Amino acid sequence: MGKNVIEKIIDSHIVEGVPKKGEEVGIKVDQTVTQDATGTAVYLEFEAIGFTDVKTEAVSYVDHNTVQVGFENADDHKYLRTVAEKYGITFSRPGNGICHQVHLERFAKPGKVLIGSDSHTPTAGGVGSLAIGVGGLDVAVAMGGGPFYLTYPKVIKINLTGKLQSWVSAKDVILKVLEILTTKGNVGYAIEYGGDGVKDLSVPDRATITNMGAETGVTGSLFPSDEVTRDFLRREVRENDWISLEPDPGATYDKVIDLNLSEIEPMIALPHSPDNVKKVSEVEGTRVNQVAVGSCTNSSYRDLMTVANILKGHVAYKDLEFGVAPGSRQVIEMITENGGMESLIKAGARIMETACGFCIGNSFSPGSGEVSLRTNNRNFKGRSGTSDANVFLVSPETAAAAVITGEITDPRKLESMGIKYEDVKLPDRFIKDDSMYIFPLPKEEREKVVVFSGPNIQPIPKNDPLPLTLKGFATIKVGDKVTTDHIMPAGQYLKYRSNIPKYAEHVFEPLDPAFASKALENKEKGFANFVIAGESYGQGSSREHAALCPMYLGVKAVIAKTIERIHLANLANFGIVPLQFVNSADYDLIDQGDEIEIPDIVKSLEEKKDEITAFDRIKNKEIKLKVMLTDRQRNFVLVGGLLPYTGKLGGKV
Ligand code: MIC
Ligand code: SF4
Repeated sequence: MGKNVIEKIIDSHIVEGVPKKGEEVGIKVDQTVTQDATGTAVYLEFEAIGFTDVKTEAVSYVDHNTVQVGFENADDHKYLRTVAEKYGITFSRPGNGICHQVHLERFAKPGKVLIGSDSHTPTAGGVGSLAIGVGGLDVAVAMGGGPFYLTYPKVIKINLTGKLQSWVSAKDVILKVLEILTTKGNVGYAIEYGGDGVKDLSVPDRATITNMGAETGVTGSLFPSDEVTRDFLRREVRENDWISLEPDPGATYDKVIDLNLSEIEPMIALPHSPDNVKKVSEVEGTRVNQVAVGSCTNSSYRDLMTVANILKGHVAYKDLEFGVAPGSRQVIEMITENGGMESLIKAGARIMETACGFCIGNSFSPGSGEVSLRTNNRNFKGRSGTSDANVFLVSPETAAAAVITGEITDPRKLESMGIKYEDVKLPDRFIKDDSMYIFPLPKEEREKVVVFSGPNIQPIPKNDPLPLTLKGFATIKVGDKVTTDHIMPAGQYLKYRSNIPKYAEHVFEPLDPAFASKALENKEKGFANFVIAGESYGQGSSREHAALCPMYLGVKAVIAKTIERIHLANLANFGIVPLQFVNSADYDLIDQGDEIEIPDIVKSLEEKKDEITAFDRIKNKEIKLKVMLTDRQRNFVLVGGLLPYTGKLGGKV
């Protein structure tokens, strides 16, 4: 039987387990990526485990916390630089760009397994890399030489036919995919793009599509590696990294979705979820206060030149603020060389740093109740830094149209204003400028490096072994689609990523500002905290802080209707037991504040029971729960998580 591309890559990397859908396998990791907001924890964990050598091709980026209000971010950057120098990690200096964009330009390779402590790591799927967003501890262990464990995914083929019309681009394709797949119910799947339509999508287009595949909750998305990939790598002056990687004839898929590119119209995601998708034409006329172009989804040379070309000779609509954050230094240099920067500046763009910035809500927050049109990938309530803002997600073309008209406008209408659509061609050679990297030092020089630490950089707290019986309270009950931005907000608190006790003060703040103090009080009295949740709990980012900080506050178990992949792994990694209701209706039985008990939980986990019983002592009800742990995860959950477990092995994996 022929294999698809995803199966080919996984099968050639398996070091543990058998290639069977739905079963856990361990795979060898070729490349690892971290960014600063998750990276400090990764390297603190790497050191705490006792690893001394990096076994992957590892790159550490600084792109999230670049605002530097106070000393904290700058100290983190210094820690990251010195720790990279000590252990042989390539360091991408702040100012070099957003990790996913830069990685795509300089490092991502077809056929390789890449894991990154950021959920949009699958951007590299645009060149046919099996790129997976994971929790930081998984990256730390892989860097130390350990396998990465994943559930062997079922594969959805998205069969592309036709060709995109003018004014319609890759962002509209992925928004269409999100309309079909939504942000929930896709755990256990990966997406492979194929079909005739693939050949007309450039690598930056493909990367926009695989980037935002993260929003569906799949393990990863990729395109085959074909002549288009080769051509992109040639333009990036690294054609030698190319290999051909196509599905075998007769390859099979678990699901096939046909998508005719010719029929796709400009699409838009309405507040407050990336799957709240409509055609732009359906919401035309809505007044827009702010437009932000950038983020790892749409900040490439192609995207910024497209906006620049549309805006040539126009100035941003009065009262509308317009910001542009280029994806990398390479993009800045290239758009400057090709006149794009001039046209953006003349259009009144506020040119922002090449960093995540507005996307993670640490700058350029909209005014209260305002409408912001953005080319990024997430529009969860409050993520922009303004709790009552309405954020819409759009393509660069639709963003540019609104800059001119001041309202949501189908970009195809620009033709009637005399604006011609220009299909931006990639430059024959991208500028290859590696001067902002610090590449690994020779071993003897590494030994002399002293790793910097600052007052805001605190050791990673370790969990205690799981108590024999869990007894405590449903300290919080939340609804469906609760994201990690709700659990552990980023934005203004990002600077506490290296200081868990401080950051933990804000756990669940957008949903229940009293949670952290209640949870800590329960913990101090010896009670466990339970989180009760609806469907698709832990959507969104890979931030392990959404498990690590609740762990610090004494959360021992999450009981949900369903839990998303990366968050579930993070819970297990930090010794929090992930449980799902056997009967979803039992969710309604529990109220916030109820007394909950799970007797003999340790015994049940040791006996490898798949189902356990919890008791709601207030309602006097029994609730059946499914244990969402593999045998491997049970071993470390029992001792308080992967950190104490791997630490005991003294850095041997
Ligand atoms: C995000 O887009 O939410 C982030 C910020 O990039 C996160 C990582 C983090 O929280 O540091 C992600 O996507 O994993
Ligand atoms: Fe940065 Fe936004 Fe991309 Fe996350 S989604 S990596 S915050 S640009």
